Amino acid sequence: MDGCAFESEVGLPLPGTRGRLVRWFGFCVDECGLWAARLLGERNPTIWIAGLLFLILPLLLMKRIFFNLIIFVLATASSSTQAEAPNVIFFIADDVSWNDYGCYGNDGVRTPTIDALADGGIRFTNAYLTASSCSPSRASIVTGRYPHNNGKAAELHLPIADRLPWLPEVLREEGYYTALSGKNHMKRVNPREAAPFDHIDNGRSDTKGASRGGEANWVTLTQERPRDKPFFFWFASNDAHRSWDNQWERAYGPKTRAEDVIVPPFLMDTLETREDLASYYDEITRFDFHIGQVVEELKSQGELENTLIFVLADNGRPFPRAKTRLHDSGMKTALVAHWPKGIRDPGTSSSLVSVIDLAPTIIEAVGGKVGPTFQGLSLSPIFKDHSAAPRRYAFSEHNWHDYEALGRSIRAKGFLYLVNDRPEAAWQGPADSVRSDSHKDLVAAEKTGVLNAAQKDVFLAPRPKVELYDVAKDPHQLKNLAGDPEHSKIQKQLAKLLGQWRKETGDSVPERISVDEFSRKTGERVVKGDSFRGETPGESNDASDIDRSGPR
Ligand SMILES: [Ca+2]
Repeated sequence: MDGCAFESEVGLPLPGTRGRLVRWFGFCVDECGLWAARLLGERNPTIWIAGLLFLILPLLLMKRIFFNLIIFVLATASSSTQAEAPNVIFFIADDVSWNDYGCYGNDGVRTPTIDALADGGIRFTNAYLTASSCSPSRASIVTGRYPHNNGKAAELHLPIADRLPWLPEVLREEGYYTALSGKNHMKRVNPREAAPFDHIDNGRSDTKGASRGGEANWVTLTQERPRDKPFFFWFASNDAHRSWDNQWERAYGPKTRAEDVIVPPFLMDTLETREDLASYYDEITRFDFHIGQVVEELKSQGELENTLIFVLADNGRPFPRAKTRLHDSGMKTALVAHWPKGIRDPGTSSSLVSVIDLAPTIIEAVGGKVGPTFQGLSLSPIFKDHSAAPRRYAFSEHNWHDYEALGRSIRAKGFLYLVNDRPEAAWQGPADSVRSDSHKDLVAAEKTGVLNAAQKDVFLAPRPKVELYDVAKDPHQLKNLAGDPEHSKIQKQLAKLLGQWRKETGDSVPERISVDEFSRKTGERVVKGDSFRGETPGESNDASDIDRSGPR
C-alpha cells in the first residue's frame, strides 16, 4: 500500500483523508491524556489554570468550528432550494382595464384570488402595455419587443417576424415544459417545425353550454404536466372579451348588480350601460375564479411557493375610450406578481414597468441568458426591493385595429405625452365597442347634445396632434396640457425622448397605412378580404431586424 493509506481496526487500509483524520484524532486523545496526567500531579495553581485553558481552548475552538459547519450546511441547503428553477404562469385576461379589480380599488367587481395574490406578492400600479390591441400586445409580451419591432405583428391579427425567439422557446431550452391554454393570438410568418409551446389548446370544453372563457383545461394541465421538469404555462382567458356568453356557475357567487358598477366619466350613466358593465365584471369574476382553481391545485402539489405567477391583461376594457386608446383606460394594466420563494420584498410598487420587461425578468429568474432581441429590462431589482425603479420611460403604440390609426406615447415623471399621426380621424374605439350598448347610449345622447367633454372625446375629429397629461392630478386624462406654457419644459423633454425612441427603434409613419375595415358608425364590416391592409409602421426600416431599445 502507498504511504497515504492507513489501516483500520480490522487491518484493512483506510482511504487517505479518512486515515489521516483517524490518526490525528488518536494523536489528540493521547496528547490530552498525557497533559491531564501531568496536571493531576501538579500543585501550583497558576500552572493548573494555564493547563486547563490549554485543554479547554481546543474544545471551544472545535465547538465554534462545529457550529460554523452547521450554519454552512444550512445555508448551502437553503441556497440550493432558492436556486431550484421556479415554475412560471401567466394569467392573461382579455380586454380588462387596470382598475377593474378589487385590489385596484374597484369594489364593484369581485376578484378574491387576484386580491390575495396581490396581498402576498407585488401589486404594480404603473404597469403599461405596448399596445392596447390584442395580438400586437401579446406578441410584444412573448418576444419582449415593441410592436413595430415585431414585424407585421404591429397590427392586429398579423404574424411575428421569423427571426425572433419567443419566451417559451427560450424556456424550453432551459429544460421547461411549456403550454398555452386558452386564447392563442400569436403566430409566425413561417411557423417553425417545432411549435413555440410543447402543448397548445383553445381551452374550450366540449360540454354543451360550458364557459367560453378558455379556462377548461388549466387545472388538468397543472395536474398532468411532466413532473420531472419545471413548467411555463400561458393561461390566456377569453374573459372579458365581447360578446358576453352569460354562462354562469353557482361556484362563482352572485352576479354583479347594475347598481354596483363604477361608470367611468366618458360613458353614459344609463341602465343599459350599467348592465353592459355588469356583464363585463362577471367575466372578470369568472377569470378570477379559474385562477383560484389553479392556485388551489398548486397548493395541493406543494408548488405554489416556487411558482412565479403574473396576472395581467392584454388591453383595456372593450368600451368606448378604453380598448385601443393610448390613455390609461386602454394602455395601463393591472400587474400582480406572486412568488413567495423569489420575491423578497412584497408590497405595492409604483415603479414604471413595461410588459416587454416580463420576458427578461422570467429568463433571468430561471437562470437563463437574456438574448439580444429582448428590448425590455429585468424587474428582478423590484423583487428584492419593491421601491426599486429600473425603468424611467414606458413607450406605447396605437396602430391599426379595425380602423386606420397611428399614435405613439411616452410615460415618464408622472406625465403621459402622446403624438397622433392620423389626427383627422376619431378614436371611437374598436368595432366590438362601437357595436356595444354603451356606445349606442353615447350616440343617442350625442344627438340630443347632452354629452360632457369626456364623452364627446369618443367622437372628437379632428383630434389634437399632441396631448399631454399630468396623470396623478388627472387620472382619466381629460385635461390636455399640451401647449400650456407652464408645462412647456416637460412637453419638450418628452417630445425629444419620444422622437429619440422612434428613431433608434426604426419606427416610421407610412403614407399608405391600413385603412378602415369596419364602419365607424355601425361597427359592421365594410371591406372584403384583406384589401384594407397597407404598410405597417417600421416596415420600411426593417425594424424587426433592429434590436436597439431606445431610452429605457
Ligand atoms: Ca384583448
